[in-house]
Amino acid sequence: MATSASGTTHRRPAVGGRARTAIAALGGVLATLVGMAVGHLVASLLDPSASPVLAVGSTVIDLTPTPVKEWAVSNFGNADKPILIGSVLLVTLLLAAVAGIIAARRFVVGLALLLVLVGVAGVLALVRPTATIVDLVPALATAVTGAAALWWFHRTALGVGPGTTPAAADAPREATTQDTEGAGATDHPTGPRPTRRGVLVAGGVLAATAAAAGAVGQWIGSVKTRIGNIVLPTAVDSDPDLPDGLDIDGLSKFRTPNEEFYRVDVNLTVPVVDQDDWTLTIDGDVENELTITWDELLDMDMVERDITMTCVSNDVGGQYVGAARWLGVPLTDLLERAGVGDRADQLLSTAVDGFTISTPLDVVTDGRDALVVVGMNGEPLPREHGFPVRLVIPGIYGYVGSTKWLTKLTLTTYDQEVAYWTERGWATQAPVKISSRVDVPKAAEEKEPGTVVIAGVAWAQTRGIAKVEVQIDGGGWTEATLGADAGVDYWRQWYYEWDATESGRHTVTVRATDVDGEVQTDARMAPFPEGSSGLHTRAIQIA
Ligand SMILES: Nc1nc2c(c(=O)[nH]1)N[C@H]1C(S)=C(S)[C@@H](COP(=O)(O)O)O[C@H]1N2
Ligand SMILES: [Mo]
Repeated sequence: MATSASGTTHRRPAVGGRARTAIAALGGVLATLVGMAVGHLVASLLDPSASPVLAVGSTVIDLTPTPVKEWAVSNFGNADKPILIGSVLLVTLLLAAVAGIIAARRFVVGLALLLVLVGVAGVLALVRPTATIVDLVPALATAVTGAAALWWFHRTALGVGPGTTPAAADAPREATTQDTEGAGATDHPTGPRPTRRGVLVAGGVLAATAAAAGAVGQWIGSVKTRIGNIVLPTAVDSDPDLPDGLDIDGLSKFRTPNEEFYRVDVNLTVPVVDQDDWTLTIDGDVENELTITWDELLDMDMVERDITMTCVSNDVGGQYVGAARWLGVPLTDLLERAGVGDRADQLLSTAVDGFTISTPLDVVTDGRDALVVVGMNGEPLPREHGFPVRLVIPGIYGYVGSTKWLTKLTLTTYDQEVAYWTERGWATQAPVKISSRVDVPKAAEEKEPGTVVIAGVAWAQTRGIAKVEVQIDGGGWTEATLGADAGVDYWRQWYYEWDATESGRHTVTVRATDVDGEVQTDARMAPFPEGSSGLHTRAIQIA
């Protein structure tokens, strides 16, 4: 390729081959990273969820069809959010690379592509239910810095862009007389040859800027989201102190520490609510619509209850279950204040971000401990778990009762209102199914012959667990020993000492029976649309 048709050799190889394209792509990527990092930083000051990448990610979450969501949740578990953000980033950066390459040929066109990308993010930030016009600012910051960075990189590293000669920028063939770098005979538009130094300087500066802006944004975000000093009231009525749980290595702790409690929600950024700005409105079919503040809520009588919470997306043997002590006001006390009318059959709860959950009204009022919660395991609710106020309703899956970042309760009917997940095909009635799980031995763990401890947890909220049985290699069912009982809404630990004599691969299966005598079914069902069923089996390797 170094020889032209006339047979003369260029003084130097044509610029603009692979190296030039790669550098141009790098410029697009770096400029976009700088723009996004600055947008993130600006968003951390104004409204974290308006950060361009997150705005795109949130929209992807809402538009993703339910089966795909299900698949992601069951395959990625709690990593689903990082994976989603990663995918959005990857696609964005690929497009950014294309924009960079185009910009090296026709700067304005490449720049336009970059701005279209930012524009999409800006629009998505604006159409979220809680968005205000201020949420456009992070996208604007991204657009301005991204454009400036692209221009500067392409000028410094490639010698193209506005402010360089048209020859360099658009490189029509006839302009090559100005191009002393001798690229005139090449079949692609050219600018001056990129110098190693220019590329290094431009690349280094942009990468450092992106890293710094991103880090500062993260830091501001973490400082702003720290929960200040809050003194929670003492409960007027508490469950007895939690009995000691079984302490077996690898077995779920009897009480799940807040940091280890599973998290499931549609939010890419945790809503940040100041308790002093928070209010709870009760409206709809009520005698007196009312709005109460944080201080008014804290003045009400609180109770403390041990309740196990489960996500409907928890597959057999899954990790979306946790047990905690919750401090809150009985939901019925608040509903009594408002005076519920006789038309309502649904309690629609709304979160600060507009997310909705519908709960059958008869479930709320059947005497179970439905709570408007402010405390979790003796601390204010962590932001991830709904600070300042959430619902916890035992015996139904989280998506029909455990609204986090709660701000409104509406007494309505199923004819009138459809909540977020119901709209996506999930069941309206969703009692938690009797479930049990093997925690130890861990999957694929090898054990020595002799006594092998098999242990796990079982739950059947509102009914309680009466019995857990294990089955080895498809044989008969043997009763396991149950751990302490902390009430019908709480899970129970269990263990079984198996005398393993034969080496090789064995299987253990577990099933639970609730206090009413109902035995956990072995009929396998997927989580959609009303919760998984079937028995958990684990393979055990005996050496
Ligand atoms: N505002 C809000 N509340 C929500 C959700 C949500 O996406 N947004 N997800 C629900 C679901 S599906 C579950 S299982 C529980 C999980 O609560 P946790 O994250 O505290 O474990 O919260 C529920 N409350
Ligand atoms: Mo859930």
